[in-house]
Amino acid sequence: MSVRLTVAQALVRFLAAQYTERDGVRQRLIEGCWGIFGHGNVAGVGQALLQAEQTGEADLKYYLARNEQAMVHASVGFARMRNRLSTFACTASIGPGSTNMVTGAALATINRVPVLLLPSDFFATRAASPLLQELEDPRTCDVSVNDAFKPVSRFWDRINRPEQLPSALLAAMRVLTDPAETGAVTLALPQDVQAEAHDWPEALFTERTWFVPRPLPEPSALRRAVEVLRSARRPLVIAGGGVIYSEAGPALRRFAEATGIGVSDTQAGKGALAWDHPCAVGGVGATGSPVANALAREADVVLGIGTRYSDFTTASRTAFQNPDLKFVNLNIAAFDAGKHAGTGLVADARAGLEALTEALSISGAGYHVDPEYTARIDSANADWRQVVEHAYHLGYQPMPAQTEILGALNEFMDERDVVVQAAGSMPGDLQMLWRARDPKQYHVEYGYSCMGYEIAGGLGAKMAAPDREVFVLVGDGSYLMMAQEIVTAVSEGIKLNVVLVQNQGFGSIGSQRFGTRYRYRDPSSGLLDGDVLPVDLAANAASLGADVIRTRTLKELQAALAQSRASDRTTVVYIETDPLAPVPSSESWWDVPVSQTSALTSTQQAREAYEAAQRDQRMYL
Ligand SMILES: Cc1ncc(C[n+]2csc(CCOP(=O)(O)OP(=O)(O)O)c2C)c(N)n1
Ligand SMILES: [Mg+2]
Repeated sequence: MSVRLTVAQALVRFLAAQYTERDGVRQRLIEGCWGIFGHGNVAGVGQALLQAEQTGEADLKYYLARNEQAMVHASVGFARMRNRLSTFACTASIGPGSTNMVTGAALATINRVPVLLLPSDFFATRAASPLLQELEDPRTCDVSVNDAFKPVSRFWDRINRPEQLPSALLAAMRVLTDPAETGAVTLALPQDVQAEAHDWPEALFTERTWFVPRPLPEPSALRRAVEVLRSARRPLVIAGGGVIYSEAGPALRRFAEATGIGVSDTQAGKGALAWDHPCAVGGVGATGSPVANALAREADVVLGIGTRYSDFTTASRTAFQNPDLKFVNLNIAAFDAGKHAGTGLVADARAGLEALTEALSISGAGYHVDPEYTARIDSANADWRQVVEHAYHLGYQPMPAQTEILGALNEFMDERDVVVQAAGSMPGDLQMLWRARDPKQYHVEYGYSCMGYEIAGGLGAKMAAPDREVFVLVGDGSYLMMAQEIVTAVSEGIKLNVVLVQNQGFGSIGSQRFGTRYRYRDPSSGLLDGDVLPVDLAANAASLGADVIRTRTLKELQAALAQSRASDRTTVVYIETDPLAPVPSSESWWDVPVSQTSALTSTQQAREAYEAAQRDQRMYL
C-alpha cells in the first residue's frame, strides 16, 4: 500500500506519529512545529501544516514565533523541561530565516538538548539560480547557507530527492532520542522538493515508539570505579545536568546518604539534590560556593555524574589541587566519561548511581566518609548559609542589590516554580546563591550562555509544564536582544512572569566597564559614559502586550511578584539595580586572559594577578 503526498506532507504526517518511551511513560517526540513562513517554506511545509490542521490527517500544531533563533530556544526550553524526551520541530524560510536558527542549533547541541530544525534550501533543480537570498560560490554549486548548520548539528542532511526522506527521518529520530548523541538535528529542505509529490509506503506513517534506554554500567568498569571510590578519603560528587535528565535525583540522594559524600552541582545540575540536604554543598567552580570549592581543592576522588566539566565547573582546571586526585566519570556519553583521564563509567546516571550505591554498601564493608569530613561539611554549610542570608538582605541603597532581587524571588517562589536565566551577571549569582529543592526549578542555560534565551526559553519551559509558574529573569542587555517572544506568549495565552532587571548595561562584562554601559556618547571624552539614555524598557514591554508593574523597592517587588502570580496574563515586573553592588566570593577563578603587555597600570596589575592564578592550572592526567 502506498500513499501519494508531497515531501512536506509526508514529513508532517511522519513527525506526528513519533513517540518516546522511558520507564513506561510514553509521550510525543515532536510536540508541534514552530515556524516563520517565507517563500522557502510557505508552499511546502506551510501547506502541509495547514492541510494537517484543516483535515486532521496529522496532528502537528503550528506555533508562530517572532524570530527564528527564539523558536529554537523555545524548543530547547521545552525539551529541557521534558528531560529531553519531547521537543519541537522548527521550520524556517530559506536564507536569513534559516541562518537565524544557527545560534539556536549551537545552543541545543552544546547543551545536549534535542531539537529538530527544518531550514529551507534553494531549488534542488537549480532551475532559476541564483534565487533571492541564495549564496553563490564560484567553486561549487553544491553549497548553501545551510551548510553552516553542519558543525552545530549532531545529524545533518539535505533532502534533494523524495526517496531520501524516509532514511533521513529515521536517522534523525534516532539521534534526537539517543541520550548520548542528542542535540540539534537538521534536515535542510530544498523548496521545490518540499512541494514534490511521491508515492510513500504506508508503513512510513505508522506510529513509532523510540525507547530511550538506561544503559547499565559494564561490570568491570563498575568494579574499577568502586575500587577508586573505596580508596577515597576526601571525595566529592559533582552532579551535572545528566542527573536531572535521567531523573536520578532520588538515586543521588540514596547514594549520598549511604556514603556521606558531599554533593556539589553545576549550572545544569542544580536542584538534583535539595539545597538543604545535609550532603549538599552548593555549586562548584568559578561561580560556586566556597563550601564546595574548599572540598574540591582537597578532593582525592571526584565523582562527576552527568557533567561535561565545563571551565566554570573546573574553575578553568584550578578547582582541584590534590596531586593524587582521581576522577570517576559516570556519564551516558563515552566522550564525557573519558575526560580528565578518569575512570569511565559509561551508563545512565540513575542506573549507574544505583549500581554504585549497591556495590559500596555491601554489608560489613560499607563505604562511608569519616565523621571529621561530615563535621567539616556541616560547619562550612552553616557559615555559608549566613553569608547567603546576608546577601539576600543587604539593605543596599538607593536601589536594591541584585543579590537581594534574587533573594526576594527565591523566598517568594514555590518549590515547583521555575526560574529561567542564561547570560550576564545573574547566572553566576544564581549558581552561588540560589536555593533549589525541585530538580526542574533551576533552569539556567549555561552551556552557550546565550543572551536572548531567557524569554523564549521560558516560553518553551511553560509550554512543557503548564502547571508550574515560570519566572523569567532577564537583564536589560538580553531583553534588548530578544524581547519579541512576549508577543508570542500574549498571542498564545501562555502565561509568563518576567522579572526585568535594569542596570543600564552589562553588569557582568568589561575592563573598567569600557564599552558596557548603555549611555550617551560623551562628546568631551568620546566614550559611552554620558548621561543615562531615555530608554524605557517597561514601556517597551507594555507595548508588546504584557501587563507591566514598575517597582523600585524590594517590598514593591514582592507585592508585584504576588500580583503577577495571581494573574493569568504575561506580566513583566520591572526593577532597577546597581551593577556595582557587592556579591560574595566563590573563592575560585575563571580563566579570561589579560593583555600580556599594556600601557595601563591597571592592566599590568591585572596581568600579574592573572599569571599568579594561572600557576594553579592543572592538566588532570
Ligand atoms: C548573544 C550573546 N552575545 C554576547 C554575549 C556576551 N555577554 C555575556 S553577558 C553580556 C551582557 C549581558 O547584559 P545583561 O543582560 O544586561 O546582563 P547583566 O550583565 O547586566 O547582568 C554579554 C554581552 C553573550 N553571552 N551572548
Ligand atoms: Mg544589564
